[in-house]
Amino acid sequence: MTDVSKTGLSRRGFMGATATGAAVLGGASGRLGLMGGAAAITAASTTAARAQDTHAALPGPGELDEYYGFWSSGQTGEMRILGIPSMREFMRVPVFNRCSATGWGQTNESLKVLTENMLPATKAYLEANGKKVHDNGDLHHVHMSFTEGRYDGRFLFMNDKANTRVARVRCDVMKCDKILEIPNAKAIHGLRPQKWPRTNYVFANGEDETPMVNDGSVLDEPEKYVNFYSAINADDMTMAWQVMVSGNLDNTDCDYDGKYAFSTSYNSEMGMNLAEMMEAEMDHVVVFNIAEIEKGIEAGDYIELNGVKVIDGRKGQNKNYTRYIPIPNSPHGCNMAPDRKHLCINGKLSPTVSVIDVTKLDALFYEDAEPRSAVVAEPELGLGPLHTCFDGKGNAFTTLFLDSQVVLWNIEDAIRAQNGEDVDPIKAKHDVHYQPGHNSTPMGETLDANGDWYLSMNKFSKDRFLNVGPLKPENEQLFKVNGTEMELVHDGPTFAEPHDSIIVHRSLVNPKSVWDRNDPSWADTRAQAEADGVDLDDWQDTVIRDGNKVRVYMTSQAPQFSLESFTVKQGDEVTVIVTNLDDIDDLSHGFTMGDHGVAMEISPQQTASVTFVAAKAGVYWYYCQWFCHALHMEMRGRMLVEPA
Ligand code: RUQ
Ligand code: CUA
Repeated sequence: MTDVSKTGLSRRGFMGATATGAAVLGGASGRLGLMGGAAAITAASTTAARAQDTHAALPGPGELDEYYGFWSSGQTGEMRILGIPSMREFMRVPVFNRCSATGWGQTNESLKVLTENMLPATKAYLEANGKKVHDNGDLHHVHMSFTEGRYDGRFLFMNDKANTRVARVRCDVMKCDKILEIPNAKAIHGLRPQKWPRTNYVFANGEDETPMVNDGSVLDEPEKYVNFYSAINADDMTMAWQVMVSGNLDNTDCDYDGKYAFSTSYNSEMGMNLAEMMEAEMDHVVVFNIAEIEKGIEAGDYIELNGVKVIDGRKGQNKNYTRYIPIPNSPHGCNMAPDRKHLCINGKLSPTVSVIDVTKLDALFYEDAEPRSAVVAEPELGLGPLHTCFDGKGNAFTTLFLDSQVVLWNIEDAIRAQNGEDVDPIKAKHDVHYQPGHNSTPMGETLDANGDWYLSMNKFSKDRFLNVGPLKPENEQLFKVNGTEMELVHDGPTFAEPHDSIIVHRSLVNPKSVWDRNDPSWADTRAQAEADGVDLDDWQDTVIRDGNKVRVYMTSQAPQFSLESFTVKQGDEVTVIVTNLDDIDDLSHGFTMGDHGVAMEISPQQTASVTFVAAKAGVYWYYCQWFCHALHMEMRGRMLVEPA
């Protein structure tokens, strides 16, 4: 029982200290947890924990990571920040979700971001349901802005598949500053920033096809459905243009020359049910010719739909906007290699990855070359290839969903094999647990790619953790890579459902610790304060009455709010504006109005505001919910609501 090497416990590095009972045997594979008596458990867990925590390659307590990891969170709707290689989670940045801690989705500043680029039909829908914003999102892909093929540390962009939105997070404060609801398209899935010459555009895929004008005049006539590829101006987060395409769109990427962008399509059939979607043996990759699209827009060859200039790039157009390259059934991941030349299209239902040489794409547009002539290799790698990442040395790592493996292969060898040479492009396969989707390497989607670490984002954890009920966590595994060897250094659960991640060197990310007093995120509040004759930057204890609207200005300085109480009338619309005058690192306060469902973050030198109707007469305490001082509990005050 104490021989941990036979149970695999030391490799797993995890053992429940509270487990009791004599022996619980696992499945036939021996991978399931074995639990011994109390003494055995202590020995095993101590050994295992030490093996994991003191791995020479991992930062110890108090040591900083070499890389930031920016994570999606799937249906949780937020962005997460981790340290790599420690895999410690540092922060959750609310974007498409409602955040109880920070007030995202409730503060006036966040409501502005969430609503200012909302489509009128969505606004009306929400109003009809008594809401201002959607409370959910489905954030799959986070990517950083580029300058000349390298991360530039300015912004992070991300999609919301659930409610067809694209968001931007400012890297200087790690807060979302723009959310754009994309017109015409449905279900934004794949998303990539332009790599070259810089991120002028963010490319975003519409996954679900609908009638071109989706106002109810066309319903169950799928032959009239279309799909849209969107280019968003990254600097001001407005719509640049869209291209109407045939088939739906799954994932997207773009080249290192600023010439082409690409999208996979798993439903070129435009099928409405599973059988129809799987019908054709070949689906396709759409190639978008950016310069030709821009020229077409310039020349007026577009229709305007909901304020967006839309180019027709569907199949059968004899124009140079798009080309369709046939790819075996239902391709998924779309990954441009840092060799600047090869685009990897992951087969999903086909065991292959199709390698497209982007230098051969000009011929498709201008010499009428056969579309498949750009496919220079199609190695069979295993079952269920979903995504590929790179080591910057010509090798690729592809996740095999069905095989629960990663396959390490060489791109040039795959091309040589395609040309008849006797060479096996596959260098190694390693098991992961279980069923991986996305993967990443440090800086892997940039010209600075390296393969020192390999992260596998697995859709299932199966037997690896204590049972927590019918809903199980996913599992993420980090490997130290050495040639074709991979050593597991982290194996840990994650909550619904981080799809994707990027790993960015810490030298490129330099957030502030204290807000600038002139930050644009509270510009509206500042303008209102000026109109009210209040100096936002100074000690405030001003209550302004404006009909039944009451504006309560106060400041915070540990451990006090400048107002120990304020009085309003039942039914007043109350806006509380708090400026945190503390200007040192890590002195965040909060404002929670008890029994009113109101709470917000106020970090050093930040101004935040929240509006609610004081509909209940009586005495209500507000308090600071961020532990800030020995007298943090005393940091509170009263709202006195006079009965109407
Ligand atoms: S997709 S698991 Cu939403 Cu990124 Cu491939
Ligand atoms: Cu301020 Cu707690």
